[in-house]
Amino acid sequence: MTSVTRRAFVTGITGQDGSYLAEFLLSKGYEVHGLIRRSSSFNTQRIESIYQDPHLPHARMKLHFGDLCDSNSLSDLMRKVRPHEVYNLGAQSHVRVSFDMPIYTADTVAMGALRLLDAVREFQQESGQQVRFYQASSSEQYGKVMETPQKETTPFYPRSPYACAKMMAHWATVNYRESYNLHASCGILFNHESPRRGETFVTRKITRAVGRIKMGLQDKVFLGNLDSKRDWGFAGDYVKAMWMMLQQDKPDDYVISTGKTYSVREFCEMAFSHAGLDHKDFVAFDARYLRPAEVDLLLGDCSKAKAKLGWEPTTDIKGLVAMMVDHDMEAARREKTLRDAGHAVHNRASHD
Ligand code: NAP
Ligand code: F7E
Repeated sequence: MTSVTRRAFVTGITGQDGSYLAEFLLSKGYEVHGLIRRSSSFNTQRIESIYQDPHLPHARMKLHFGDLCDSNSLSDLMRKVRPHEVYNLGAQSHVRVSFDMPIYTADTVAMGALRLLDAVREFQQESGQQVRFYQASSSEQYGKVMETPQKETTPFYPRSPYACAKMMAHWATVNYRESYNLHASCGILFNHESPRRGETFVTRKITRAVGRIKMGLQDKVFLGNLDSKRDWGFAGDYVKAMWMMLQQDKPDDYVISTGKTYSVREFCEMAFSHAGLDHKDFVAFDARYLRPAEVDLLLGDCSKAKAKLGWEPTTDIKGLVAMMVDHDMEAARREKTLRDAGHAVHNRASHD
């Protein structure tokens, strides 16, 4: 008997989580279909290493143009790809930026999830093929926290347009599960980071600055609130939890976290000291990075995921900091070599 190749459809495949998830699914034998946005410059750097020419007969990774703001592209792709699993990771995911672009954030995050859910519902109904759906919910939904640590039963209290939009996406997913017998699960993921983290999120901003300061490419790093606390894990661990949720007989919602929390200031201390530097010499304040409303403390309790999925984080904060700083030191070293080579060429040219 030949087994059917499982097909996964991933929105946000060019992002941090999408790239780790695509690698993980390929390693499990899936055919992976990713939604990408048309861009005037390349937006596929994070998936370059796993990109396969779609013309190759055995290519198991395929990219499709589309957008969460465009229902037609989503419905068409459901019919074309006929996925067994759909992972909705696409989003305008920056909390600070969501205050500048609340409507666009709601369109991609809230309406985008609803558009995709509806395309999945329609495809499942028409084809009779069951589709399992994962929604990227967020610890930001806990916002001004109602209890600590936060678990699946903790009431939400969003503090940004991003978190409000994630609330709608979360409840729309629950509603489609209850209304249409959709195998739809929400992963309430606490902050997770990696060397692939976007460069304007605080951890990566710090670790990049450490590398560049160490190499003499930058003098300081300007940050906002150093007192907020986050439960930071490793993205590579977290994408496995997404997949595990869709392998369960019944859909459900799960907190994914490490159960440890640290302030932004503590993250700075750890990252600079990993490079033999004192953060106090290099961190400066800039009010532009403050938010109109802040989330002061996040700390997750992932006992349900441990008990039901058998999921556990493998990377602690020390390991995460070391991984990110080491990566960014190497990147800064390369940047410096290129810059010095450029200067050498320039100086030679101006002497000729
Ligand atoms: P990310 O690196 O910012 O990636 C976001 C992805 O969404 C990118 O691939 C981006 O495409 C895509 N995207 C943005 N707008 C889109 C649109 N209108 N249509 C289609 N795709 C669009 O985010 P991440 O850190 O990987 O997070 C993945 C998901 O988990 C997001 O939904 C995020 O909100 C959520 N989440 C993240 C965390 C975390 O700590 N990382 C925690 C909880 C939940 P481009 O590359 O073209 O910009
Ligand atoms: O901020 C403070 C900032 O932008 C963390 C997204 O993936 O995780 C992420 O959202 C903290 C905040 O992440 C700067 O005020 C200080 O208190 O790295 P962040 P976030 O807002 O927690 C959640 C779970 C998601 O779902 C989101 O998609 O750091 N902070 N100074 C700063 N933050 C930034 N970005 N830049 C600063 O200069």
